[in-house]
Amino acid sequence: MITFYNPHHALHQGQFEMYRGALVPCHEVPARADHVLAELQRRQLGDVLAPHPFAAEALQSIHAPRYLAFLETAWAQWVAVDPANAAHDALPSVWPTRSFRTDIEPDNFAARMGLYSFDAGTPLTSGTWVAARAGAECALSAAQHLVQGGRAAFALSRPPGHHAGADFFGGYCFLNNAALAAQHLRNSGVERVAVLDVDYHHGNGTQAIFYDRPDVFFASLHGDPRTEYPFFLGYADETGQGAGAGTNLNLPMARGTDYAQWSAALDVALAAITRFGAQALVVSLGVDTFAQDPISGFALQSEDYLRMGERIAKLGLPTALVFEGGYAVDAVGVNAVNVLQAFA
Ligand code: SP5
Ligand code: ZN
Repeated sequence: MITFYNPHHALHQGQFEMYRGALVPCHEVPARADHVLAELQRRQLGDVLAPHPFAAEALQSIHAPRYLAFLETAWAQWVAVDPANAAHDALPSVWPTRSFRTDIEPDNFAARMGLYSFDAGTPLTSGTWVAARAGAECALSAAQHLVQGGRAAFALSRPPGHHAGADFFGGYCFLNNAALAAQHLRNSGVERVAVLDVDYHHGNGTQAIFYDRPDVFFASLHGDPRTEYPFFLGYADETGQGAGAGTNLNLPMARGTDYAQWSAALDVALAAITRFGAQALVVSLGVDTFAQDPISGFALQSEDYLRMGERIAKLGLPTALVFEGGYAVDAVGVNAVNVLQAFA
């Protein structure tokens, strides 16, 4: 399996996220990607390449121009507010909820942060834009590998992407890497694309991006949003709308779900992807379903990721796997690479 590795991922290094009224150390740390890379190399699973460069239009195929313009310059804006800000990350603290306007981009920086985000757990740092853009290029490169006839490719992206929407960040995500890969496949002539999201958390950004689209099927296995982040999307009755009616499948599961239960849901998702007639697959590969994950509630074991990879491979589709969550840092390499090795 070929891997596109983000050489700039460590430039995104958040210090703290807001949790229960306090700033606690970030879970989404550079060491996560380092462990996956080390495990890939240890098992000699294939070439590890830097991503190809892509024009700005590639990002605009998914993200709003004003959001991209904000992200690109946000750190400079933050430091311009007060040079002392350079010593710590920017976090949002005010949001336009129901009844507020979102059409006007305010002049105030804190207001713009809130306009373009949905949580206070996703710090924006000096290197966030460069890291996120290169991570997105990994996903685009993986998709391009399929366009050129490849069977599979892995995007070792950081920061993750599936919580990011067309014009908002959150959930440790800024650019929706999986959505960018899916759209690149569409733009390259693949008529029906499926995104399978196996991260513990519902891929709210990916769902929202493709919710009214008949050409991209989104299936997600995740913790029940009644109790689990991101709480406000991911219910089973969300099945798509308009021309996209019937092209969204959510399979929420209770805390404590083990592989026996989880794999039954995987079978449902894979059958739906086959029925849809997908010609290529993008996998949002989060491994925060692991029993020892510090912020999640499923009970998968390391060996289970081998079975997961085998099952997904049986679809027989050209597949781009995009790294998402997984916060049991010491195990994240073994678990993610188990999926890739069994797939290959
Ligand atoms: C990509 C991805 O997996 N994003 C997940 C974002 C979850 N953010 C909220 C997590 C809050 C848990 N904080 C617990 C701190 C206790 N030490
Ligand atoms: Zn997650």
